[in-house]
Amino acid sequence: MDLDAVTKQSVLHAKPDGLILQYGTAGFRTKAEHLDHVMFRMGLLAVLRSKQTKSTIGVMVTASHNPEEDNGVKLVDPLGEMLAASWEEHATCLANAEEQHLPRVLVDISEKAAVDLHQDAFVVIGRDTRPSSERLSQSVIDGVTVLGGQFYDYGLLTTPQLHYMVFCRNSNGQYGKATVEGYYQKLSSAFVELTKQAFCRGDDHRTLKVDCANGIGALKLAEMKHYFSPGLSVQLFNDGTKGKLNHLCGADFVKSHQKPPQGIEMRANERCCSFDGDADRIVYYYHDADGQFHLIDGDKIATLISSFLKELLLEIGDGLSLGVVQTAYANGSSTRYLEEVMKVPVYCTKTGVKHLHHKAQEFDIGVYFEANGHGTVLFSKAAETKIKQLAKESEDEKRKAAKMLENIIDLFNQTIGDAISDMLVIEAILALKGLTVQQWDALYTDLPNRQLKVKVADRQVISTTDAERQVVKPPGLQEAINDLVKKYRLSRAFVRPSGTEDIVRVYAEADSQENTDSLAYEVSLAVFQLAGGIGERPQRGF
Ligand code: 16G
Ligand code: MG
Repeated sequence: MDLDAVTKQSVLHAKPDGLILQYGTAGFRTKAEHLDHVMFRMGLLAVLRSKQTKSTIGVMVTASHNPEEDNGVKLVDPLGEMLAASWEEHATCLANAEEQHLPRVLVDISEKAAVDLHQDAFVVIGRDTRPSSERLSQSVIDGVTVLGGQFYDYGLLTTPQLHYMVFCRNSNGQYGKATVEGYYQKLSSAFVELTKQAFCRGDDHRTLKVDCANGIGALKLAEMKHYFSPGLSVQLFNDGTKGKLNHLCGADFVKSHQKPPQGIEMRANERCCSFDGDADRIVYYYHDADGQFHLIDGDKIATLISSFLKELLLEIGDGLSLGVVQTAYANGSSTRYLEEVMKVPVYCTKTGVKHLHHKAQEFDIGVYFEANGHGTVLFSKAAETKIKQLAKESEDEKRKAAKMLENIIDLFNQTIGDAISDMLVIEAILALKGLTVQQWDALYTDLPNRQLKVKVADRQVISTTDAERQVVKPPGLQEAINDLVKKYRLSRAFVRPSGTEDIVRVYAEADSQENTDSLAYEVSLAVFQLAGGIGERPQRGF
């Protein structure tokens, strides 16, 4: 390591005094103007991680669904997964080191993590469409270069595309070709193959309206559209030509406001979906003939997908295990439906993709989705091998099911939730099953639910257990929540400190919207009183 060169370059990417940032569930995320030094330093860290793992590492510049003025950065590990937890700590140390301590912190990390400094390093970089992203990704490149790393800058990519590139490169192309073209081809040929039978029937499931949140998803879908089979035509809205990124549109807006985005023309019973700003989340929705809005969130997506997979697994009859992973935010009706009607085992983990991902890896086939639309399906190596074998060998019906599963493996991004890949899987299932969006929605009825935010002096005074469903600290808060929940039917409530904002989140559900709103308000008040609320007291009525 040429530490003198690092010091010299670092001055050009100076850290603002007193700024402390944390590598959280979504990497670093804050106002773009505070991130230049973080980008440079993540370039440095990516080189060390690459040397240590002897693999290609990814760096993605994006702030996902945050406002356009924000930005952020995440590192991608060799198999396309999120950065390992121990390196999140290194990332936080490095980002917060004062200028004069930077060389020492680099040496410390190298020693602690036993990095072989003679090893070559290779880093791939992607970015979203924010105005600040190009300049910030240049700062990442400066960091990579000053430590002697090689790099390839993919420029504009969705977050899942960058994860895909990293995995392709580290699997010697076995997972796919590490180009945008390769990504399009892999997904679309699986889609065309899977839907062959459905689309030759000539049904009417063909048009899908997509709200692209004025983000990167629009550019990539526009490039990819002509690869889809003639059976599916997608119409893009909020494609970035006029509106602002994530402003009054996108998956996060639709899910949290439970209303359609601006800038999309919806006709009754038409199927629509929204991506978020970096295209790793998707939610569906429609208006019924009475003009009522219906949201189909990550829970219902997981249900549709797992019921289809379960049917195929019964067909091949090979005892492969299927599990569904959710978080505490999953609607109670979805969990009940999966467990009681579909008889599928359901597990709950802490919020954040990496937690769900790890749990899903325990099954032959692990379906994971957050209610907010972030998710995918993972197939174990053993399951993949078995399915491929059956697709070649066994008798007719079995073979048909195995072939479908084979295409589904290729269609799902196995590295992380991917709005484009999830969308294609959903469209394929709806077409194959001949399901309308209303029939899909009618699988079960969501319990009314409400999410609120409470400001407290220090959100770390709250700690939780049991996948965030129970509070351990401060004393008395869980008892208070238990008493409040008892007052209502079909009720449930929990609180947790947000990992991305300086607030505590409150979630409540119950038998009616009125009861849900009362419960949410009462729990917010308990948090305010027992966990050091600041500012205005929570108010009843929304
Ligand atoms: C991040 C997570 C997302 C989670 C959200 C929760 C990833 C890639 N993203 O955006 O999965 O739902 O944080 O935010 O893990 P919160 O902690 O503010 O509720
Ligand atoms: Mg996102």
